[in-house]
Order: sequence, then structure tokens, then C-alpha cells
Amino acid sequence: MKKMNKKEFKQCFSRRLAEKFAMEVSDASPSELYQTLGSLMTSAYSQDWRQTWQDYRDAEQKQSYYFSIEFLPGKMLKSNLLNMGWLETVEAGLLELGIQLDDLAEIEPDMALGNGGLGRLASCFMDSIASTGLPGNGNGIRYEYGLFKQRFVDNYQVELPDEWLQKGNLWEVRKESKAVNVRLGGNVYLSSDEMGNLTPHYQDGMVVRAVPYDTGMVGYQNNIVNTMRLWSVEIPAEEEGNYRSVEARRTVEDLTSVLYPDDSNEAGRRLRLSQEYFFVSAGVQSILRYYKELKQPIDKISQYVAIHINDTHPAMCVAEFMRLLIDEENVSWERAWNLTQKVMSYTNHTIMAEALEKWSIPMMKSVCPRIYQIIEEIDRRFVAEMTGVQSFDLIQRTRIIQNDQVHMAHLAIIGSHSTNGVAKLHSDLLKSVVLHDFYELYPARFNNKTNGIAMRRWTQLANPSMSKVLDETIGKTWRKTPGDLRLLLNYENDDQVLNNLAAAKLTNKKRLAAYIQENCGVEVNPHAIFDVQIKRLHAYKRQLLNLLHIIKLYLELKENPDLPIEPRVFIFGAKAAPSYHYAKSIIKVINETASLINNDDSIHNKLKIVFLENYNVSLAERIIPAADVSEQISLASKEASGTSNMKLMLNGAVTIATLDGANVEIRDAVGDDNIAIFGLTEEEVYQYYENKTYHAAAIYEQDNVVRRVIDTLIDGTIPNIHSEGQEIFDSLIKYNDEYFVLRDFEAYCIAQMSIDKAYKYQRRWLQISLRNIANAGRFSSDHTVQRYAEDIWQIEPVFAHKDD
Ligand code: 26Y
Repeated sequence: MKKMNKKEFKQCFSRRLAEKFAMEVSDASPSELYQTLGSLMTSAYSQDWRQTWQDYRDAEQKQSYYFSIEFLPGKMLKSNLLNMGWLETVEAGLLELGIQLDDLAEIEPDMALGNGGLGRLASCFMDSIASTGLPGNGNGIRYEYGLFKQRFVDNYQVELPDEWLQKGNLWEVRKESKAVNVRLGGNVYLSSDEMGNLTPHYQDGMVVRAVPYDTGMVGYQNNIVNTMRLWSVEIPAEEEGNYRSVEARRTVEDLTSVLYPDDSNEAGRRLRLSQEYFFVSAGVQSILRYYKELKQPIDKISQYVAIHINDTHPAMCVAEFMRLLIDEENVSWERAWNLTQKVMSYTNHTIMAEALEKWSIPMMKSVCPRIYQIIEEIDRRFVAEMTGVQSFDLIQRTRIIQNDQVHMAHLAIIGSHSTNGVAKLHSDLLKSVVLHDFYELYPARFNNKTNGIAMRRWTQLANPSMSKVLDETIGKTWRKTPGDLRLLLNYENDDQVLNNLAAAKLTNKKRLAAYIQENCGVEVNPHAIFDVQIKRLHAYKRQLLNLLHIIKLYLELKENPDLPIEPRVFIFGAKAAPSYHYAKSIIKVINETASLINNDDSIHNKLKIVFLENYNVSLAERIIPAADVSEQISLASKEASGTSNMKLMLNGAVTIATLDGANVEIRDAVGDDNIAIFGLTEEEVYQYYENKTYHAAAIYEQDNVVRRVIDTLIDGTIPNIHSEGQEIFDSLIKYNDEYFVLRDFEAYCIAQMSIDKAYKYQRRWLQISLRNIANAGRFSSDHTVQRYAEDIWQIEPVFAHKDD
């Protein structure tokens, strides 16, 4: 990438503005300036983008394709500048022109084509794959509307459409020449020739055009630009005549219109299945088309292509790849199957039963009939192969088609060579419980790849004040090699360094406090503990446990306003799926509790609750650097990994956590003294399931504290929550508290007291915080994708081409 000095940048920038808008800097709006800067950047990296592609092709590099129904990159302006090596120059150059870079960054809408962890992980991986020079691409859907915008009205969540494309998208390039057709619906029947070869014949149904929009994934200062390809649906020119009515057009356009706004519950199922087949078919077709340009024999395809199935949503890759090989390339079933298994790999992201996808046979037959036929044949052969080798029961439990449903996880596991979980504990649970039967069948396929995060975004971009302290203390190598953060341990007794870190934290807290004041009208004390829980709203993540502890503190303060606790600000950020009634009730109750507590002068500002609207990647970048405490309190065994836990630790927050997901590895990294662990272990949870001995009502009867706290949900203490309070109360007492909130309550309160106590000894607190930062390097997604590359995809980094 061409490097520019400040003077050159200013000249180029002014020239580009004149070309694009015929304007002077002083006349331009932030939006025009943003577009000018963006266009300067895309033209600067497009040469590298082409070159990267050519290098892969010339070297006939094996490439991986990460199929994901969600990507959550957030804003790209500053991360691209950072990765291009332009950030400092541009920031300084703009300042001399009287422009704040941050004002331009504000213009960019968050690219929010995902719900939460799964989508954000995909985007961290895209950054890391490019940054470590790996030949890997993303493949997904270009939703017209991203995840809904959340507003609070009367303390209820209200969803508004996210019209992120309204003003265009600087970073994408429409590649009409790479479009492909996708067939949906209709019927298919097979004819056989004298050799027994089967040919599919299609009847009715529709053919839609899948048009790719490519976005450059700029590697960190290595001249590599990979591709994230997102597919958008169009009506093929030759079919225009068939789509005259608005309704007819709508059925097509709906395909890539909205992101399914739900990360566990089921709804809008048919459309969702069509979306899945649409992007799977388009992606796999375009991979095969590229492969054929290489003029290699089809039997070698697994030496050139790795397809990754991110959760089950793209599991139809298995059947689509089979379809193309047998129907279009005339490969025999056996050879095609062998290749498919070598090419495919699968990551499981959840053990929650309701999130393990199953599709009814009639639905699948009507959306993609040929795919259903192929799945049926895969299932038939699986059963035949296993019969006599495995027990009847095991075969019935593991086959793909059961009780008129297609089990997508089974398809993904049977049709691939690798199944991984996303944290050690999670991968162990897959082997021992959730996918135990498959582990019996294919032990060698199972492996762990603990999640990671794009360090650069979560330090250099989100937290420049801490980054500066790190540079001054341990030098700059941590920016490229996050493991070097460990050097910080040499300074754990250095008061100057501890104070510098404290000052950086305070800067971030003041900035967040200003944002809170402006957006919620709540004044918070930046010297209070900033206690943060940010993630999707889900019963298993137990935002309710957090709330109950806050209510307990409030009741205690009401009795004794001089209670010697450190002032705390509890900060929440969370969206609830629009159809998830219970989760929305929790939001309402938290918001009403906030109104009550924030306006109660008698507790002398010792407690504040802030629920920030519209939690997204950009808001995370604001909150995380300001956090003192990280809440990771899911019921043990339920959170596959979590990734905000890693981001918060990296920014010096101290974790209060159950031994769930990656929290276990965070504990191992920092040691017991630098984290507050509490609650049931995964074994204890499973014991309760086995013995059926959990009785929430008994805890309620016996524990006066619990009773007092829970009663506030229904006795009018918290105003305006008549039905929601009852609903939550009932979930705990009448329906026996599915996620053991009451069982963990006391342990959680004790852990919270230890946090309060630790914070009182500032120096010790700062040391704990420092040790968290120092030990976070191992959670770099650079490291994670390298493990995927070596163990699963068998791809290697290219040597970056030199600057011209
Ligand atoms: C089937 C459909 C309803 C569905 C849609 C989205 C099911 C699941 C999802 C998303 C799941 C998800 O985001 N899982 C999270 O993945 C993260 C990355 O691995 C983990 O850190 C996190 O623990 C897990 O909940």
C-alpha cells in the first residue's frame, strides 16, 4: 500500500473532494468529507486487492471460504485506516484541515448484519485471516436491513428498521460479472439412462439472480486484501416478464431483505430456509466456477478449496456441493462424497436445544427439492453403512432424517471432516453430552478452537489512551504480537505505570459518562465502579441475576443509607429478539428499576443503573474501555464461549464469572486471585438435571433475603411492572427457575462483595486490572485463525507482495 506523508495526504484529499463534489473543504459536510476519504482509501487498496487475488491464483493457493449467515463488522473507516497504516497521518492531516476524524467516523452506519457473538466472531476472523496473510474469504448475505435499531418507549423495547444502505455503502463493489442463478421451489424428478446415470429435471419453481457485493478485508499493514462476498438477490433479466406484480417481486426481494432477528427462537421459518439455500448455492457455485478456471481435475478440488460451515445455517453446503459434483460435473456419488467430506468443516456455537436447527421434510422439499433428495440419499447411505456396525439405537439417534425432520447439525457432522466447539469446556461438552453419539462414531473429527478477538480493534481503535500507556511502558511490539502484552507483568509493582493505567481508564470513564448524560439524561460519577453486562438478552445469560443483586443492594441502602459500599454504576447493553417476550419483560423491569433507583435521592448516588439503547459494535467500543467489572454470569454449561469476556479483560476490567465457556480459560490465564468466580459448575448443573432435585420454591421459602428481593417484582416496590414482574416471578417460582438464578444468587452476592472490597484497595485493584490486560494476548483471533488454518483448513499464509 502506498504510504503518504501528511502533506501528500492533504493534497490528495482536497483534490479528491474537488473531483467528486466540486467543493472546497470549508464548504463540505461531514458526510461529503467521509465519502471523499473513503473513496481515497478504496482506490488506494484496490491495487493490493487485485494483487492479492492474483497472487493466490498464480501460486494456486488453497483457499478457505467462511460461510456465515451473519457478519458484524461494525464501522470500517478507522479499522481500514489502521490496517492500511494511514491512521495517524490521516488523523493529523485532517486536523490541519480543521476536520476531526471522529466526526467523519460518526457518519458511517454500523454494518450490523448479525445478531451477536456468532456474527462478530466471523468479522474478527475476517480481520485476522487477512492480517495473518491467510488466503481466506467470507461468504454471506447482503441484507438490505441489518439487525433492528432498538429504542426504549415507556421503558419497553421498540424495534425500528436499520436502513444502513440508505446512503450507499462505500466499501462494497457490485460484481455483476460474477452473478449466478439460484433455483428455488418447484418440483424435481429424475430420469435414468441405460447406464443408470440419473439426470434431474426441474419443473416450476423460480430462478433468481444472486449478485455478489465484495468488500475488501484489509490486512494489518501487510498489503494483503482478502474478500468478504455478500450476495444480494435480483430478478434475472430474462424473467422480468414473470414478475410484473408488486407481490411477485416482493417474494423475490424478501430473500435478502432482512436479517433474521433472533439468535435462538424460531420464526419466519420458510423465508429463513430460503435465505440459507440462497447464499449457500450462490457461494458454492462461485467457488466451483473459480476452480474450473484453474483447469485442475475435479478430483483435486480438496487440495484447493476448504469450505467452513459456521454453525448449522450453511449446512446445506454439504448437499449443494454434492449436487454440483454429481449433477453438473458427472462425478460418481462415491467420489463426490469423498471430496465433500474433505472440503467441508463445521463449527458448533451452541448447546441450547432450541438453536439446533431442524427443518420439516415438507418445508425442505418445497424450498429446495433437489437438495432434499440428496440429503435423503446421504441419510440412506449413512444408515446402510452403519447397520451391523453400530447399534440400532445409535443409528436412529444420529441419522439426519428423524421424525419427519432434517437435523442440520447431523448433516454438517456427517458431511465434513471436522467438528469443533468454541471453548475448551464447550468442546468437551460436545464430546461428552450434546454430540456424544457422533463422538462415538467419529472421535477423530472432534476438536476445540477457542474463540478469539481482533485485538487491534479492541485496543488500538477502541482504547487509544490505554494503548498509549502500553506503548510507553512495554514498547510497541504488542500491537503486532499481542502475546507481548505479558511484558506488562514486569510493571505490576510500578506505581507510575499503575497510575498511568488508572488515568487512561478514568479518561474512558469520563467519556462514557458524558455519553450517558447525553443519551439517558443520567448523571454518573466517573469514580464509581463501572460494572458492565453487554450481550444479547437471554434467560440463560442471566441479566436477571445481575438485576436481583442490584435490588438487594438497593433494599440494604434504603435501610442503611450509610452502608459502606463503593458507589457503582451498573451498565447494561442488550437487544432482545422481537418475539422473545420474556427477554423483553426483563428489559422493561431493568428499565423501571433504573427509573426508581436513579431518582431516589435517599441513597446518595451510591447506585445508578444505565441501560444504553441500541447496543451494537460501535457502542461496545465506547463501553468496553470504560469498564471496571465484566459480568459473565451465564448458567455454567450454557454459554458456548462468549467473546465480550475477552474484550473486557483486554481492557482491564475485572471479571465476575461462572465457570462457563471461555471464562474457564480466562480464569486459567489470570489465576484465581485476579477474577471473581462463583456459582454452580457444569457438573453440578448436570447433576441437578439428572437427580431432578432443584426446587426454586424451596429456596424462596427458606431464604429471607431471596424472598424479600423477589417479592419486589410483585409487591409494587418497583412501579409499572404489573404483568412483567409477575411473569418473571412466575418463571422463578412457578416454573422452577430454568437457569438456577436463585441457586446461584447467594454465591453471586458474595462474589460481588469481594469485588466491592477489592476496589477499595485501589493499588491492588489496579494490579489485578494490569494482570488481566497482560494475560489477554492469548485470546487474539490471529492465533485462533492460525489454528483453524493448520488443523482444519490446511491453508498457509502467502508472502505479502512488496509495495510498488
Ligand atoms: C437457528 C437460529 C435461530 C440461530 C441464529 C443465530 C441460532 C443461533 C444463532 C447465534 C448464535 C450465537 O451467536 N452464538 C454465540 O456464538 C459465539 C461465537 O462462538 C459464542 O461466543 C457465544 O457463546 C454463542 O452464544
